[in-house]
Amino acid sequence: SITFLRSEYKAPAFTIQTVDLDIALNPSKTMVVNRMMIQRAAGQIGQSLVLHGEEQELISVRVNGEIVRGYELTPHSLTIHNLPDQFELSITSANIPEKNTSLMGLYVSNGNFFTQCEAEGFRKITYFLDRPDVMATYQVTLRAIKKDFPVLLSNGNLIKEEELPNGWHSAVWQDPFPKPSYLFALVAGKLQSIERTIKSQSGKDKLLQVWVEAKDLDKTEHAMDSLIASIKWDEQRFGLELDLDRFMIVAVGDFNMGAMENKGLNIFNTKFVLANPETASDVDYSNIESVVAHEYFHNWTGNRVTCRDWFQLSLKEGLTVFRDQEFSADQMGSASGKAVKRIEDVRLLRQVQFPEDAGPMAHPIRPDSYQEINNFYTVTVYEKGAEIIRMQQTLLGREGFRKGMDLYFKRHDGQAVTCDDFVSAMSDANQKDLTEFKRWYSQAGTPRVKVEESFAGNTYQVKLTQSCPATPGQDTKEPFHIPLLYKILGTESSSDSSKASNEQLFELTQTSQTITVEGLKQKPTLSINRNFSAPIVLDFEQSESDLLTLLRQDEDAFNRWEAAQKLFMRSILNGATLTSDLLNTLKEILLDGQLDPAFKDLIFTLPAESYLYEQVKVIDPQAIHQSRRKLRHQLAHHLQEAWLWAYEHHQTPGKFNPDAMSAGKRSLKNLALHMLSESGHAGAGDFALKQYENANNMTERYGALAVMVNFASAHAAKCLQHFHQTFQSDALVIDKWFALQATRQSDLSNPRSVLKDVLALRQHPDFSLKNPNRARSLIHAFCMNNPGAFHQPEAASYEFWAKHVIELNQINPQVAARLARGLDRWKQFAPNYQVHMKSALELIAKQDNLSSDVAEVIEKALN
Ligand code: HT7
Ligand code: ZN
Repeated sequence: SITFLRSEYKAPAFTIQTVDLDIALNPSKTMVVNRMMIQRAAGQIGQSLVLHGEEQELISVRVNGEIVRGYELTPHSLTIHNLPDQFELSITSANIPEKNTSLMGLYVSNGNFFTQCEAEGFRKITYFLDRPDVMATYQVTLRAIKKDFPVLLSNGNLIKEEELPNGWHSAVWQDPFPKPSYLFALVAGKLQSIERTIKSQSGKDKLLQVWVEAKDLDKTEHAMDSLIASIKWDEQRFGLELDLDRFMIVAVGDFNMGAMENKGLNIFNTKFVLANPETASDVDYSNIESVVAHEYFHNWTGNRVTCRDWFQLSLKEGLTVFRDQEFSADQMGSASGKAVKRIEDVRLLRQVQFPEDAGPMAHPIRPDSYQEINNFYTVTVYEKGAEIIRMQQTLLGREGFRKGMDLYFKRHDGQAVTCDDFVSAMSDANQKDLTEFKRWYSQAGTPRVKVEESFAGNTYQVKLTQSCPATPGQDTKEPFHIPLLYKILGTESSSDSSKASNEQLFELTQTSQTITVEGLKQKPTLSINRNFSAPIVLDFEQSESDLLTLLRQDEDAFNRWEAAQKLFMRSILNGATLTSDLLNTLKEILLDGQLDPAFKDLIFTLPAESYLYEQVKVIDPQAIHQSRRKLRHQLAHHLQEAWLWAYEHHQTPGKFNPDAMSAGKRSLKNLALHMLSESGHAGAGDFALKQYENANNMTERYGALAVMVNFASAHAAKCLQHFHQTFQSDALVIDKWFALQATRQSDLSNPRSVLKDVLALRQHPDFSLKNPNRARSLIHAFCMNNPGAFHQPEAASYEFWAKHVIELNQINPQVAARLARGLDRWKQFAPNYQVHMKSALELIAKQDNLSSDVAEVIEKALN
């Protein structure tokens, strides 16, 4: 397979000014006429035009109206020679949407047409320079049989609709903004919408629509509210206004990712649009809010200013994740809510991105090479990318960051640019040298900072030493520019109290540097990397007593939470039992009526197994799993009364409200129910059944069902069946039904029981590998989100994994490649796991017809 290199970027030899598409939609054969005005770029004399194109039947090529026959056609390209400097190229081709199971390009889902063009899907619709630095204005004529496809949508503004002979009709859409092909979209079929008209900052009317199948119209309000909130937020925080008169969101049930920011016509996985209290959990509500915001924010960070090439993906994704994180934090409505959001974001980063950065697929946020670009829509590019943006804000301050954003848009609106251009705007707007900071863009791996404290003769010193493990292709690293927010607690006895009592920013730029504070009477407590100011691992052997001080007193909620996590981690990894000091502190926290319930819930959420794996040299997954369960049992048992109090005092009576406070109460209540069951409380079974039966929302219903299933309650089977029957016509809820069973905890006495259930569910009539959400709800959920059940020192579950990677490879390479990442860290596992993992990887590797997506992942894992 081919490896693409960032260093080999070449500007295109031709530019395309306008695209006029005429598309006659038919599931079994769609005809596309693509008329383009093309110009040779300066200095490109004699170059032939090489267009991308895949999986189409080429019907004709015309240059300035004249048929051309002397072209060269391969499965991936169309080359035309001897072209003038400026010409009209018209290409007619056909494709078969109903046969397209990859869900890239034009495809059919539940009888309707949808497109997905990012990153390289447009080339499956027509022949084109399918690269983000070729920007054109589009006019699109859609034609289809009216009774089957009454709604015809594309980017921009609707300028004409017409009735045609034989029951056909057409619609013409014009997008005034030049855009790269990856932002093209069309939707056609039986859909209905809710609409709102709002006034933007400058007083213009904007039409907002959410399009869904008729049966889902009652689940669109939250997405619409989220869209309006996002529009307002971007005006206020960044002065960015919606630039089109009309903005549409469309929901589709078959989709590879979360959503897509096509200009003016965002297409969403139903999972991130549809919600009502009965069918969607609080997590769903909050995900919808952030994904709607994310796609909307792309309109500026991604669409108006786009990427020069796909190596620059984090330019738009890291920045847009940062923006959606900031938006969601602001929507939480309180300081503790913001901290909760920050903790959730960091948990995700450490659970998923840290392992990626330590594994065979590790890459810088701006990769240097790829075989398949679809494999680089990663937590590194997205979530670590967002952290790199956040650090720039920390270094420059909020105002400085805003100045940098303003300059970025001033310089680059309408352009396709690089990560370097972004950092230059930040740097120039603030006269701050970010040369060394840019290593975050080029070096992979999670930096580690070792913290060594000393206290002698009234002087407190903190020595900070940074290092970064080798990653594929990068054996050694230059020091990173690491912004560390810190505060020194317990300086009341200081002779000069103003000295060290505020939060400060320390810029660690060398391998080793020291912070010195003088005039202290006793050793203080250090709170460092506050609010997780840098995405690093801190190697800091802080004493239990200092950690307890932080857990009790640090007003930085992140570090309060972090102190508990560290203590839990020590208990899990060293097998130490919890001290009574710690248990008492935890009990006080749980019973504290002033504390945000969502924060308490996070305090008691133990470090994820995947994060714990990163803390050891050799992973023994069953030892970690059991030790983690033992810790949870201790917390359940010792705090049983407090859990009972928590269960009884976090009701949310009345009409369902998805706001952060109510959601926090429900999550703590569900955790309490879990802990009561874990502790063996006699009433727990009844509580669960009653909660299940009386719930007026999905969070409580699902929480109760999960407890019944996880603790093998006598009611579990009956309630599972009831749940299935109640929601059988709602695909997203049936996904939950599968996922709940696939992620249930394993019976310690019967470790294979979950796999057995999963094998049975695999045969369930509602199961299908063709629908990505459904495949993920069972297969990915078991293989990637249930480590305690999945990792056994035997072949069975690894063979199950391999078999599904192979099967999915034929249907949908992207979904297969995600699953293929499941054994990334196999070399770290104990030998009795490794052997079986290796065989499973090799089984995949030896298949012929592996997609480039799966091949790259498996090859790198085995390498
Ligand atoms: N920019 C979008 C990426 C995306 C995508 C990429 C590859 C294959 C399918 C896809 N669907 C969406 C999503 C986003 O970051 O907003
Ligand atoms: Zn994005």
